[in-house]
Amino acid sequence: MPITTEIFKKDFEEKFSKMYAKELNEGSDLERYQALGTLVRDYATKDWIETNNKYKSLENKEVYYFSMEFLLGRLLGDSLLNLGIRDICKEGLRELDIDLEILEEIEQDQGLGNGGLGRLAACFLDSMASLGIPGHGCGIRYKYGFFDQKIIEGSQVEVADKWLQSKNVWEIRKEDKCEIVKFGGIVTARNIDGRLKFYHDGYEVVKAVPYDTPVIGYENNVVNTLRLWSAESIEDNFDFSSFNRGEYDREINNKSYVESISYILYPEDSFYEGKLLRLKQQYFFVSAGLQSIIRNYKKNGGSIKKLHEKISIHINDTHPTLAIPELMRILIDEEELEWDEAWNITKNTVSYTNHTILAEALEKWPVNMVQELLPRIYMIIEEINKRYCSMLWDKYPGEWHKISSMAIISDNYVKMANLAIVGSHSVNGVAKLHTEILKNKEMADFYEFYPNKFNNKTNGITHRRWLIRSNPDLTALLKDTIGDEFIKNPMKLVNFKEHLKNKNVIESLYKIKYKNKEKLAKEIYKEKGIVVDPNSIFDVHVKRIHAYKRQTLNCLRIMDLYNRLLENPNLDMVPRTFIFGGKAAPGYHLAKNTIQLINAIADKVNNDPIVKDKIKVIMMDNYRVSLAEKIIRAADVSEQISTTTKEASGTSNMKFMMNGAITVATLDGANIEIRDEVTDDNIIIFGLTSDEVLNYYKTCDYSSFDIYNNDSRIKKVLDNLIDGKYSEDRNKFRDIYDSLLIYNDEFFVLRDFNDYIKAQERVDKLYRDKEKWQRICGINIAHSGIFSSDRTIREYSKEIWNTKALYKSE
Ligand code: 26Q
Repeated sequence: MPITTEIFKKDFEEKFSKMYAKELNEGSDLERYQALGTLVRDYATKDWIETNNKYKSLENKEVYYFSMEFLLGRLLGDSLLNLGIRDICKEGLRELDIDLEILEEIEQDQGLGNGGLGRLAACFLDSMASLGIPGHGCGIRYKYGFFDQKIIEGSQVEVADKWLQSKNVWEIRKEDKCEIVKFGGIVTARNIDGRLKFYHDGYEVVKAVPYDTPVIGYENNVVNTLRLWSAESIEDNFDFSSFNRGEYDREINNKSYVESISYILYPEDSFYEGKLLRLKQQYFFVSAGLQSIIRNYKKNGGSIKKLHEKISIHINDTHPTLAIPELMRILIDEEELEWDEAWNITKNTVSYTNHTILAEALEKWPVNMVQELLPRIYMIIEEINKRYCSMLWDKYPGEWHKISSMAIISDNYVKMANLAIVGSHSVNGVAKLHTEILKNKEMADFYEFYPNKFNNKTNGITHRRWLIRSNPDLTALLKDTIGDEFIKNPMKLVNFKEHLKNKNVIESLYKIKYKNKEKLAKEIYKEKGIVVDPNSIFDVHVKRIHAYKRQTLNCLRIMDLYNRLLENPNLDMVPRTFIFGGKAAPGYHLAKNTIQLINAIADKVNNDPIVKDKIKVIMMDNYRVSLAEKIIRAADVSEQISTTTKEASGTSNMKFMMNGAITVATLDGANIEIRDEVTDDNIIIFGLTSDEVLNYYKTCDYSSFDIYNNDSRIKKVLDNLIDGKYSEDRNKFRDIYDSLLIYNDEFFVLRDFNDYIKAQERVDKLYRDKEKWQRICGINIAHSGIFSSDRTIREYSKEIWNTKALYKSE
């Protein structure tokens, strides 16, 4: 029965009184949010069960997206949208004197991810469900998500993200679907009737408990599942005798030791450290996930020899690569298949996406660590490596250097990317340039050996969250002009182009942006106590803080602009508000120092009466999905200024363009494809090309010191880092200064500086022509459809997974 306002009101009141045994008006907003969330989840359960029933027939191949991170953000708004009941609920609540938006704001972000890779996983789940593709997520239910960032006296302070402190209404604990994961112990091989069998003894047992969250498709009755695993100790293991002897600590410690596996999300996103706990986490969820998939598959009558025809396992970067040896273990030790058959099934089941070329992010685990923690898995990796190296030897006899660099085990390390390439049938990069660099540089030897495995899948974002839900006014304008076809088929957004001749549409675009900027200005005032003017250009740089993303380049140009304003307070310029947001990895000194620099500049500039109406600098605390939604829709300028070749794709670049911001960008990652879509007239490109960067690496003839000495403007801003202008402590920004000068500016900040300034001058000039500016914004919106993750997921589905939608869609 379709839900009406009346039915909703009745359901909601009932749900509330059942949950809290009191009247609605006696409850808190948190309680009302939780009752609403629970009700909305209930509304999805019938479809959830029915979708699962369809999958039981095994008619449809299913894909499992294995990821250490799922950065979902809030779920209430998107669930209401996808169920098609947002307006009804809003109206029903209004009649009960409750504001839906207030309840939506109560929800804590589900922040189980670091950044791009985790958010991509979340966008993919939404697209799979919305396209009716049988696709599920598999990951870890971290007790503490990505830390909350507080800015205290200009510095980042990390605070635990206790997101489970108030109940998570979206998840269901599935006690009956637990799995056992084994660590440590010893493995012995015995010959049983001519077959080598492996016995694993003396291991430690961890109970993996799944928590399922429904992933609701857009108005299509499909509900897929995100299954996150939590580590618990087995109660039977609880040694009551020691407890009775008063040895509480030992037992409790053992319990928390086991449970610590799913305690924390590692907050590093680009720097690898061989931490044992991280390896445990990886094996823990991969093993639990695979066991439950295969158990379920067999229960539904699936034949193990046809596993690869019915199931795809996709690994999100190398973090879940142990899926390869774990699947081999299950097929050989438990299902008793022969090696070759097991290998064939495994390779054809698994596919792998690479998200970075930064060498320091590549995972490799010390051999003895893997051997001790996962003895049987190590044996399997060794055997994979032995067979593979003998193939390499056949093809490249005598080429020791090549073979050792391609080997899975070498220099006493297990190299996860190498294992992922060898043990999968597909390896993809996340934007054209990135894939080309993988093929021709980073993974060139592998590309030569396996040319058919490599392919590109340019990233995307779900337009349901990043446009329809987060920018309702722009969505309304689009519906008024081009109808609502773009919701199901975002490529239809191109139809918006022809409306850009209409002055009223241009005016509406302007007003919508202005309103979004006003809302953000309010938020900034609330959070930071700083007044910003919505008439100024909102120039936004939000993403993880990292040297390669070059927040420092942005800082230096603001410092330069400030210098010019001090020289000439009447400088003719459109006022600008520079908005930053992003977290630094807790151990990444330079990134934390960059946050201090941004805050120091903000402090100086915002309090200087000479320039205060011209420029403002804001560092928003605790950048996260829900804040991103508010910032991105209010942006005029999108800063995508990474050192060319370093940003694999970027995805916020797509979110900004879809919300009508103009991109200032290097020709890096997906910026290139955005440029190709909108043409050079509608994006502002600057900086070194990839060939130029690669050439510098080859010739080693870059000298930041020469630039510094020959350019007085650059010299001045760099000197400002250490001359007391931004801190009485002249050494405060010394490390940034040194990275740019003494360590020869690894990311070519100085090389791109002048070109960047020119790019920003173009922005200033362009913004004065309000009509032209808005038309360009409109063109960006019109061309953003291709960056919907629906397009990306269709490509994965067709070219990698070979999955079919449950129904036909356009
Ligand atoms: C690995 C080992 C140990 C600890 C941490 C890690 C780790 C964790 C997260 C390494 C990397 C990540 C995340 C990487 C990431 O987010 N990459 C981004 O992926 C996006 C989606 O494809 C791209 O758009 C970005 O360009 C890329 O930086």
